[in-house]
Amino acid sequence: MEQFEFTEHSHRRYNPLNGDWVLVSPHRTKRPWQGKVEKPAIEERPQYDEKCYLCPGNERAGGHKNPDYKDVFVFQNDFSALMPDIPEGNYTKGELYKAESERGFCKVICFSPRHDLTIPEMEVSNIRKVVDLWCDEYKEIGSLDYINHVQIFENKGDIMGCSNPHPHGQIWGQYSVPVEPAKESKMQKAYFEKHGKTLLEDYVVEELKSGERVLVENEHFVALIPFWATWPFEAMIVSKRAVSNITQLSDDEKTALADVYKKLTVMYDNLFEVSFPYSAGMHQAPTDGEEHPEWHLHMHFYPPLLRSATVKKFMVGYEMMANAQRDITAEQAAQRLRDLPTTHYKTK
Ligand code: H2U
Ligand code: ZN
Repeated sequence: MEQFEFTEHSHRRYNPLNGDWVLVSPHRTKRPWQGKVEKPAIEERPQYDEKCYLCPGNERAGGHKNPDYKDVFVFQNDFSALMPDIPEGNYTKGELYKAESERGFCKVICFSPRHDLTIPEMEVSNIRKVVDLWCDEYKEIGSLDYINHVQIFENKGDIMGCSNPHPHGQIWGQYSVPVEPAKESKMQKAYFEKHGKTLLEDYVVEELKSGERVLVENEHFVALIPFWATWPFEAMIVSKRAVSNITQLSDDEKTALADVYKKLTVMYDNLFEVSFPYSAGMHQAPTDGEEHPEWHLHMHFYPPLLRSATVKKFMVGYEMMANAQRDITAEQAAQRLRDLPTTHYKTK
């Protein structure tokens, strides 16, 4: 029998960060594609849009007016999914019914006053202001006694459910540690107890050694396609030094994070020469007042696009019923992104 090859044969890969598996079917990349491939027209947006609820000076839902902000701006979400002032309570009925009240709150953050920009088109010095705001918010929200988890995230592109092209993200703080970070918490804790080092500290060393899945790095951060990626061009940004949360980053490290965030998203935009949609978010230690040496700060990027600006990967069927599946391997995806020009296509 021939030898097993990652590039030829179906296989399963393990995600040590959350314990999940992904099915990889590299031979399927050879199958013919007869679906539609279309390139959308380059979208031209004005620097200021009077109808945008995030632009400076404009009115939002509920009558709040945005200030004439000059760099970043944060406000309480007018349609928050979590509320601070709700009564404590729970419901149980036998073993099968369980519910409990959940306190928290939601904020929206504008990355720039410019309606027409996105992270890959912003200056690193301005992205750094976003990083600083994340840091302030993590500290402030996390210090509330009823907040044990702070989730910073960004939906980009309408196919990711983003409601507005104005560059923005969200922050939700809440009492419970939600499902995804809770899985990572458990896995990182077990690893740390066994090795006295964080899981991602060891992982980053290995990835930098092989370089196969590395997209870009600077002195303090690396962007890579994780070995266990599920979305076609899924990526992670990981700090080289083991820090459990954003407040522990040095000044240089915060700038390095902004730099890698830009470089990764420029690659993304250049892949199909379109503003590349994704959901991204930062995972870091719970804010429960405990030390969390097992936690290693990182960002996940989950982009849905597969073959072109319009052909997206759906996590349906087998993915819903069994586990995630991909065709193009993590290594092939990394190679494709690395081969792209490093300047944004719009500046050509
Ligand atoms: P998304 O584009 O990622 O969905 O985030 C936009 C958020 O902005 C969304 O959660 C809020 C929505 O509730 N929002 C306001 O807080 N005020 C508004 O005037 C419109 C939208
Ligand atoms: Zn706007």
